[in-house]
Amino acid sequence: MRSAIYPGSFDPVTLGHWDLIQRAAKLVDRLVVAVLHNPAKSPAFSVEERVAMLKELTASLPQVEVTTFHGLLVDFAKAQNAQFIIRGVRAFSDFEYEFQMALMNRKLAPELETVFLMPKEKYSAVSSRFVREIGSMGGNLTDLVPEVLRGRIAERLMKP
Ligand code: COD
Repeated sequence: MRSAIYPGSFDPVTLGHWDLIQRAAKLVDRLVVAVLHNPAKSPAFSVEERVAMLKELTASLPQVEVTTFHGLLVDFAKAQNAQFIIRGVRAFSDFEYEFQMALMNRKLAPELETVFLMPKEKYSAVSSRFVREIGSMGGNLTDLVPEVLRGRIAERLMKP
């Protein structure tokens, strides 16, 4: 069975993430979307909120599971018997960070392969950071976050 982990902060999930989830789900038998649980950080959305939104979004994809992880990604991937780590690249600016992370993960676990996917061009400038900033100032989140979650995300960002 081909299994992959798509790890991230998903704070909150965007249309860029969703584009990647749908692409990755076509490549493997099992895709685990894994939300980093990092108590040292103060995210805009709690880990429970992020998991609930991702579960709702991916409910139509039976090969997708949503869960949390903490500690090293490679340890989590091994515990899940995954062979692949999915990451996204939007622009050259992502490349250096993603490249370094992939090489470091390969050093830690050579058997795990990082697979990079590109989103649709129209999502290449979409990021959780921009969604948080625009949403907290009452801006329009159309074309940035999945429609089914838009109201919830907008409301939450306006009333933290
Ligand atoms: N289009 C395409 N890809 C996108 C888009 C978009 N619009 N938006 C985001 N992505 C991609 C990102 O490039 C990334 O690959 C992925 O989706 C998730 O993005 P984020 O921003 O939600 O998540 P990150 O990048 O903050 O996640 C970082 C991790 C949690 C994966 C990382 O910190 C980690 O693995 N931590 C665990 C500790 C560990 O193992 N550290 C050692 C690492 S070498």
